[in-house]
Amino acid sequence: MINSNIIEQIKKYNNIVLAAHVNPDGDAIGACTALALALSKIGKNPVILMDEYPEKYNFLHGREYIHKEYINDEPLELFITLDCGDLERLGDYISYFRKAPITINIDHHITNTKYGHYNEVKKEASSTCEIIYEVIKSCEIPFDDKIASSLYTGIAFDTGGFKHSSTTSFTHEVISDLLKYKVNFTYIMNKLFYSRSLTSSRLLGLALSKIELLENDKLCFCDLSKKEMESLGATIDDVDGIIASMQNIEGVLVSVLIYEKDKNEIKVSFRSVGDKDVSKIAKMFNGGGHKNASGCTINKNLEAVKKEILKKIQEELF
Ligand SMILES: [Mn+2]
Repeated sequence: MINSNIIEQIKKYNNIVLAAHVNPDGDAIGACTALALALSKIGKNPVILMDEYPEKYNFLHGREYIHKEYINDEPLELFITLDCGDLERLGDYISYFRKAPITINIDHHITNTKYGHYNEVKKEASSTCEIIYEVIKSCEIPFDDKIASSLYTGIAFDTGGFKHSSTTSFTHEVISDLLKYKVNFTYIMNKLFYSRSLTSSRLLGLALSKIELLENDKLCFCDLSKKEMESLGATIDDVDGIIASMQNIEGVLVSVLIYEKDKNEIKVSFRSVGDKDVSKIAKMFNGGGHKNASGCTINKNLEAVKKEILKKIQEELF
């Protein structure tokens, strides 16, 4: 059930901006495109504010609503954030958010700070797309092939292909409903989880060859310098999926991947299983996320970040 005030606001306004977190993932892009497609079906003017996003999502419909700036002649009336745990994660679009007369925050991150005028934060939801399914239903907008494909993509992405513990019977009910439409799920699953470019396959190979196992082989660690990535012609987009492979190693409970986006700009990704709450660690470094999947950025050098992160993980989780 979606808060009826939120549905009322969505129905009331026409010039609606949608925005998700910076470095948008499958759930963020799926939720934005699905909601934009749905809103335009009932005569609204949706604009998705989004900077760069990975090429692999180029198959999604609704990307025609994506712009880097707000280009509508009419002033924006309603700003909806999707899959965005805190305001800082909006990046440069925070200025539009601050100017918006009405704001709605729709999300499922446990670290969400409820920064909107209206907040639909469902920590038990597998994904923001699962919540958007309910929003579209509550607005009585009919689903179609395009909307269903976007929602399917986001739910499949955030559940790691329906295997994370966040996956519920409701998640599968939603998927069952979406599959009444034409959704090319074989293609989507391959795009999301299996197909890699040769370069990113080689980077995965390098990462796996460098792995260190700590804490009786329960903690898996890997670091990648910019130099190492460049030596393979790889970029940070090619890092995608490496941490999932680390976490696949038998007996591993927590994985930590740190990689150098730039000098003194280190990205840190965490994955875990069960009770090991990695969002706690991400939060200590101004990051966020979920109990079993989170991340942060630290402005120090790779060596210093490695030391500091491992120390915190070992203290807090082992
Ligand atoms: Mn999400």
